[in-house]
Amino acid sequence: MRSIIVGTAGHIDHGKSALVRALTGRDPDRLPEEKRRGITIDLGFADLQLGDLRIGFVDVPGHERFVKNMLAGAHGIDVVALVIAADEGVMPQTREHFDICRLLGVQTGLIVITKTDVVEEEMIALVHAEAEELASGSFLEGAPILAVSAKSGAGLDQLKSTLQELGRQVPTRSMDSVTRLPVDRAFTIKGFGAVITGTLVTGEIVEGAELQLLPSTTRVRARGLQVHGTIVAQATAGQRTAINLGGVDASMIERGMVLAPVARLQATQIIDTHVTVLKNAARALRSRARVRVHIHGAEVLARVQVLTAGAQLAPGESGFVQLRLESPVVAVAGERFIIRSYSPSQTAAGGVILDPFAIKHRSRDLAAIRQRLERLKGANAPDRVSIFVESSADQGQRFADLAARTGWNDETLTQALNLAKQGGTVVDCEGVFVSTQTFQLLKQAAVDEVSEHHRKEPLGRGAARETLRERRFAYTPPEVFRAVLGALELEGELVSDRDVVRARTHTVELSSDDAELKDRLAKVYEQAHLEPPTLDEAMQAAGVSNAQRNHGRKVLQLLIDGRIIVRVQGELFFHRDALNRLIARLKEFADQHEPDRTIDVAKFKELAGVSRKYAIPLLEFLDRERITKRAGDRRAILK
Ligand SMILES: Nc1nc2c(ncn2[C@@H]2O[C@H](COP(=O)(O)OP(=O)(O)OP(=O)(O)O)[C@@H](O)[C@H]2O)c(=O)[nH]1
Ligand SMILES: [Mg+2]
Repeated sequence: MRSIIVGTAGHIDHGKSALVRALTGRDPDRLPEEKRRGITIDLGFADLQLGDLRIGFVDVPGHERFVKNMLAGAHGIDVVALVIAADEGVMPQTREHFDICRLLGVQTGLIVITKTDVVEEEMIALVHAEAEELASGSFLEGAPILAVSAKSGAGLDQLKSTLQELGRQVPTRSMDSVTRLPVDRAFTIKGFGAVITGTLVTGEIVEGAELQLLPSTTRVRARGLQVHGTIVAQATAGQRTAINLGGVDASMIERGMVLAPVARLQATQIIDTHVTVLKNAARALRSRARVRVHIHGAEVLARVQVLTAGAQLAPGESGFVQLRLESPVVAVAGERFIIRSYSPSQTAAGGVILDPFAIKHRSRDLAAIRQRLERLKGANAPDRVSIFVESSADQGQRFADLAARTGWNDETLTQALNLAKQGGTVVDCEGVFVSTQTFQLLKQAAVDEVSEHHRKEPLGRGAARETLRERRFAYTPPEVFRAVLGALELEGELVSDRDVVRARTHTVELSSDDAELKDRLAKVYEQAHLEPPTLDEAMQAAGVSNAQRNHGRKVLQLLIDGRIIVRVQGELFFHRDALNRLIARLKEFADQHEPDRTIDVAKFKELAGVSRKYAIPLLEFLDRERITKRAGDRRAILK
């Protein structure tokens, strides 16, 4: 069975609600005030089964003061039934509602001429011609135009079969996106608690599901579901859905909120869009104008920044516009919206969101910004992902960022990312995505920083990894930093050695003076055996003057890097050979003292031939090196 949503549209009093009632047997006007005044104020709902087609009607008010409610209803419909009364013909809200449907991208519809029982045949023909003219050049061009009477029932059977036919033409909803249900009503049912209704725009909701009520952070549970008044275990995209929510009070919920998976979508306040201004708009859309933006059921005030050269869009023109919203709304790329003037509220323009998480633009960057938006406008899924990744520069985009921007489900996003990776535009850095171009720049930055370091410190092993990160990657996610170094190692550019990064080609070339100094320092330590001098004494013994102390320390570092001199504690260094001889002697001692294999400090001093001053640091060093292991006040000598 297929479900589609049919929305009414048209001028006040033209018979929209009467038509829905004549078709479904149910009066969509439910509020006492609506009954009393004989007009529709808020959205009304009714449904109809036609063969294997289930139609959910959304009946909207025609009164110009309630266009806001009409907008909430028109969002998410599959088919519009544009209603024109035979005795009045096309009127202002006929045009405004029709414009809204066009701007919202409604693709399918029909025109219904009502109240045919109160006029002569020629009048119907006249209105028919008017309707054709209105539809010309739009999605309704060539659409069925039917003449009916809700009162006499004339033409209703034909209307039903036409709706069935249109139901077959409506494309199935895309399965690309995560669950989104903009709330259009919230109320309390005694004994049940909060209930909301809305059109499930994308995805699905199963009974028991945990969801988030955006833009708040409130988590709710779908305790029970109804579709067209029937209890169901699961609702799918395109269905009118009522949900009994646990975890929230109905008074906290308002129209415009969106039910979505927990922590998947995010509210936003700056969006980049492509906007079309209506031909019959009262004035141009100008930068700095304050407007009303309607996205699904939400209405927010916003400031306009027109991104085209003239900073304005005249009636009938289209162009890129940034909207800075005064309060947060949930929005994803590709979503449609309507712009109404602030005062008087009149529908002025509409558009589609290109980047829901935009940044403020400087006017001197506008040419580049327009170019980017032009690319986004025509982009397929992998291109769209690539462009988002590209503009995030060395910050990169995580899967979660892209999920919030696009609203896509895991499958769609993963596929788009894979295609982008295969296409060579995007690099995956442990789950943070950066553009190939950014990745190259970061690699170059790392190479530059390391060679700069080698130039300044020719005797050094290389740049400290942490310094490199702080200097060139301070604002880059650690995943990207690691991936950049990893790639450079793989390509043989850089070598990471513990916490130091050097160029593969880096070798320390010593002057003959330094080479001699290096030998002298080594000899000082070698001759000291296990009772080495302090650093000062060593430098003095090797003939390093106080002024050259820093340089001498660097040469000593070369001996340490080369594992000839070993740092045992602080500034206490030993020659490797002396340590090796000590270790050999210890092992020998242990072998002679099987199975005990332990030694105390006094015996160790004797064996090593050193005073306590050296014995304790040496024993602690041997413990660290796992040659010995502390056991009370003795040491076990390990095998
Ligand atoms: N004679 C006749 N009267 C009709 C017909 N359809 C509607 N009406 C009457 O026209 C008046 C307005 O009808 P509604 O259905 O409330 O009009 P609407 O378009 O829903 O009006 P709003 O929702 O306020 O925009 C009511 O008094 C209806 O009884 C029809 O086909 N023939
Ligand atoms: Mg009505």
